[in-house]
Amino acid sequence: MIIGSGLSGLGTAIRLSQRGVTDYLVVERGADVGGTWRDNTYPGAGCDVPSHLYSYSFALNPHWSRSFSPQAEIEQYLRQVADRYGVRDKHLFDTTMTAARWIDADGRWEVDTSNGAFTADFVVSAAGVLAEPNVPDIKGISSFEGEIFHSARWNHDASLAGRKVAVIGTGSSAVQIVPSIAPQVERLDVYQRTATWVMPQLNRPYLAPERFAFQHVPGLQRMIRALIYIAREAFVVTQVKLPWTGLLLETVGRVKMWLEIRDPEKRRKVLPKHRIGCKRMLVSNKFYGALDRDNVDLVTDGIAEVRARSIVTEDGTEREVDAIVLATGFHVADSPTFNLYTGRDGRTVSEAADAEGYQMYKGTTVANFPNMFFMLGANSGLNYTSLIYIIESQINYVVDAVTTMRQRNLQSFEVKLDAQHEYNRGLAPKMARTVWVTGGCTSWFLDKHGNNSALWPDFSFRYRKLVRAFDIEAYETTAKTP
Ligand code: N01
Repeated sequence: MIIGSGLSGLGTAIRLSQRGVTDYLVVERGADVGGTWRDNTYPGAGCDVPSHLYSYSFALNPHWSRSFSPQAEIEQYLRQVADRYGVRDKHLFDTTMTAARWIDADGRWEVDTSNGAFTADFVVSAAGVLAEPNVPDIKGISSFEGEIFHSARWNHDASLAGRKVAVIGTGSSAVQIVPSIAPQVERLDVYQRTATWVMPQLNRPYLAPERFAFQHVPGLQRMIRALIYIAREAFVVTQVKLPWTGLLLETVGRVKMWLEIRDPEKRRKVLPKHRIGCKRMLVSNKFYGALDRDNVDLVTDGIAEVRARSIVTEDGTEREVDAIVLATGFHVADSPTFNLYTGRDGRTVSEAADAEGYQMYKGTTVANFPNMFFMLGANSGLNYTSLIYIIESQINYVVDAVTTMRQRNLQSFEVKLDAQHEYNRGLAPKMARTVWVTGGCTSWFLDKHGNNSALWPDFSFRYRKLVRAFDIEAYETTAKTP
């Protein structure tokens, strides 16, 4: 059973089918495939990873309209992929997984859903990393009488034109939202808790001859994809290997501020206090220009309280507002999904993570949770290139594991605790020198213990090598009973 049909779940379904494993079911709470690209429909939503790299390797798309794709095109691409590979009838849409328990005596999972209960030999949790909106617990927020919604649950019925609007947060979502709505609203207050570095983007429409060439010149798209991949890996040097080289990028960021913001006060406020890359770098050619508009205020005082029609900051200023957009990110290491899986010893993923930290083996399996894979699990995320590269690497591992288990007539596998600990001990020194932990910031990469349990601290091709094949010797296995 696969839980979720975003990029990870859909890709796993397709690859399983291609390897002849067809007795699977995908449970998806939404009405269609697409995951984060189906849910994030806010104005300006798009991908800040270049289009040619942001697709499955087995389903390149020569029809991208721009060098960086807008959300609607990626969503449409995923729907077309689901149709082309004929996996839609393997899905149960509008079905929420509500609990899953490992039944040791049977060597299987019992999975409860809003559409009935199932048993499964293997569970693939592909529920998404950026799937559960973080709605901040600000005093009085529930008493707000205007429109209020999270960036990932955009209310398209709410008209913001000519209204007083507040955007809380200045992460990757906010930098896309703010320039898109600033020209139409009467006033926009952008509440920034932490300033983050913003980099320029070479985003342009593809010309018809280029699209023709992507479609008809053999190997052209693959070559461009490979070049983008290599260029993006250079960020590993600035973030992981030699963080001081990030100073060059910071110079670019400073010049950009000077060129795009006239107001010296706003320029001062947007200057980050951490090293570049510590938080995910923002990419936008329009964000600073939007902040510089006369109808936009950048508020850096902390929010003390939300009232029925206003927001009050800690300096006592009250700003009237008709609508609030919460661009406040997601629950990652503390995802509520982790309360739903109960492992062999009766503890949920959250309870095990509370006790031992949020750790996995090779970012995808974890002791006490037999026959289970977490897509984009602990320390397998990336923040500089296409996550699809990691997703496809993990899919290879999952498919190899399932087919190996069947070939050897095995019922269950569980990673050995020693193997899991040794693996994580190996990550620790690499992580210790990254800018994510030394750069002087907090971010969603860090769990509540302050450990970076989100990102992979090395070149992405090293991760791919690590999960190329299912290493059964790292697992305890049991045979199928006749
Ligand atoms: O969320 P975020 P996001 N009071 O967590 C602030 C991906 N993505 O939705 O920095 C006030 O980055 C918080 O402040 P601080 C991408 O991986 C990709 O923007 O914690 N402010 C921050 O400014 C990205 O990293 C694309 O101090 C509060 C903001 O809210 C991830 O999604 C596009 C607050 C949250 O920023 C998440 O991005 C969009 C509070 N109580 C997103 N709580 C692509 O282009 C939080 N904040 C591929």
